[in-house]
Amino acid sequence: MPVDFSGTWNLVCSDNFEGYMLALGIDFATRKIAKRLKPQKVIEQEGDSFSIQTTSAFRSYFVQFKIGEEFEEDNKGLDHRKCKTVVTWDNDKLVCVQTGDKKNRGWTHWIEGDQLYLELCCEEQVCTQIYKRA
Ligand code: VLP
Repeated sequence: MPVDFSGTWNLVCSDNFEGYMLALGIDFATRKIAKRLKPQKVIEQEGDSFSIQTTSAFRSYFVQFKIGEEFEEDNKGLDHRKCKTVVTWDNDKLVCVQTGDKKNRGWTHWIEGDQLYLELCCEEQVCTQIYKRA
C-alpha cells in the first residue's frame, strides 16, 4: 500500500520560499505578498490519480495528474510558464519533474509522522515547507 497524502494540510513553516520565487522570476511586489501567505493544500489521492488544490488569500493553484503520465502544466497564477510535467513515486516520496525554461524545476512531497513535507526546486534554489493536518 502506497502512502496516502489525501487530506487538508495547512502550512506551518517555510524555508527559502524567497529564493525559490526569485529563481522563478517572481517580481518584488508579488514576492512581498506571497511570502506572508499561509497556503492550505487539499490533496485527493485515488490509486494513481491525484489532485492538489493549493489555496491562499492571494492566489490559488490547482493541478491534477496520474502517476507516470506526462501532462502540460500551465502554472497559471504562479509564474505562468508552461512545463511538461510528470510525477512518479520514489519509494514513499512523490516526485514531480517540471521540464521547461527553468533548469532543475520540480517538487517532492513526503510524509513524516503527522507532517507533510514539500521541497520546491528551481535552478539552484530549494524551498522546504512543512504542513500539518487541518
Ligand atoms: C509563485 C510561486 C503565490 C508565487 C506567487 C503566487 C498558490 C505541490 C505543488 C502542486 C506547488 C506550489 C508552488 C507555489 C509557487 C509559488 C501563491 C501561493 C499559493 O505545489 O503541492 O502544485 O508547486
